Amino acid sequence: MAIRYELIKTCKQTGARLGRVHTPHGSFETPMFMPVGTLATVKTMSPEELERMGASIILSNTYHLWLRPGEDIVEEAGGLHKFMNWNGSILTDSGGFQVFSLSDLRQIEEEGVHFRNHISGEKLFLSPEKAMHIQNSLGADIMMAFDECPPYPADHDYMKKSVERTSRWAERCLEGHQKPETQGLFGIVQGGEYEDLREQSAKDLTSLDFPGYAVGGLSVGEPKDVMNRVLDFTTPLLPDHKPRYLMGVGSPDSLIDGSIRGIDMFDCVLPTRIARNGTCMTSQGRLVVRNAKFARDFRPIDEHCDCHTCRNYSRAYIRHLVKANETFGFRLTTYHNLYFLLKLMRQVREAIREDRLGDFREEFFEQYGFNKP
Ligand code: PRF
Ligand code: ZN
Repeated sequence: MAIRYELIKTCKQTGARLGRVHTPHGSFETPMFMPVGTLATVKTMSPEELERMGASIILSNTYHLWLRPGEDIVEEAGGLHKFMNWNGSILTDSGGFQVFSLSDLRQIEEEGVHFRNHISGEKLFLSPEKAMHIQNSLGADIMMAFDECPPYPADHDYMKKSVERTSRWAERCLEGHQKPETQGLFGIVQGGEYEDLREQSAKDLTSLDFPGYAVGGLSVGEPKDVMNRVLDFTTPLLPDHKPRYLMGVGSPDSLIDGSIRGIDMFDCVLPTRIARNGTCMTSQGRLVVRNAKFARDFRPIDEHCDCHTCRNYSRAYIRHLVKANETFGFRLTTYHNLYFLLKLMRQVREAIREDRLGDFREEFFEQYGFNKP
């Protein structure tokens, strides 16, 4: 078995889980945030910088690497770890979600999905078997099943058919997976906001015995309280002795609220994407460093942050770089945002260890200003 989950303890105040996931490229404590490196690079960051900020697992994308440079080239390089010089753990998403979010003109059939390449317009086809083949070539420690993530809102009738197809696809993924000894395959629970369909999906997938489970189909435009309610009834359906991954979620409040609902792993482009447009996450909320009021502000981005960016560079300097479109500015904001979320998860784990995640949530939300505009 490539993936092993160790439950260390649950928080008496909230029920959140402190755990450890073991992979062929080391282990990491959970709850954990995974920076996104879609094209075999976490945009603007070197692997050395990722290591220095405390990242232990990153996410990459089957869909993008299949289109370029092609999974055969990555395989020839010796796999994704060697290709990009990252020796920590890697998770690859299956391409299912990207097909649905990036391409138009898609056609879903039992066999798989027909769609057009979002760059060239070329006709393409992705199926459970193909997604497994590509992910086996990429060689990540964790691979994801090929699923359908319907848009929000989707009616119950459509969602039921989709969940059933995703379950059949999950079975085909397990059969197509060629390297279960070195790569762990996670199943993805779908079902939208419908409790009966989440139950059905979780039942189908847990009977297939994956080494880990993801909750998919959330953070697709639904209100936050809907996501929390879905998690409230979905995570209890998943086995205690396996990791649970909430896909595509990375706002600070959702990381805390997801942890409280028993989630162990998260990923999101949010910290890296907003960094490249000059927005920083701080303990006092978001800071838009382009803002004119920072022109002569020589304080760090976040006075409570001890990252490399905040220890060495000012808001005024970073504002200047970002406004001038200088690459270094985006590197500084990206480093800070990722450090901020990785540190937040460290704080969440410490709070679980000491049975005070509920108190930590209160303090954090107060500081972050979730009650302010
Ligand atoms: N499925 C897959 N990847 C995903 C999602 C999903 O539902 C989401 C949902 N937010 C993000 N990434 N395969
Ligand atoms: Zn910082």
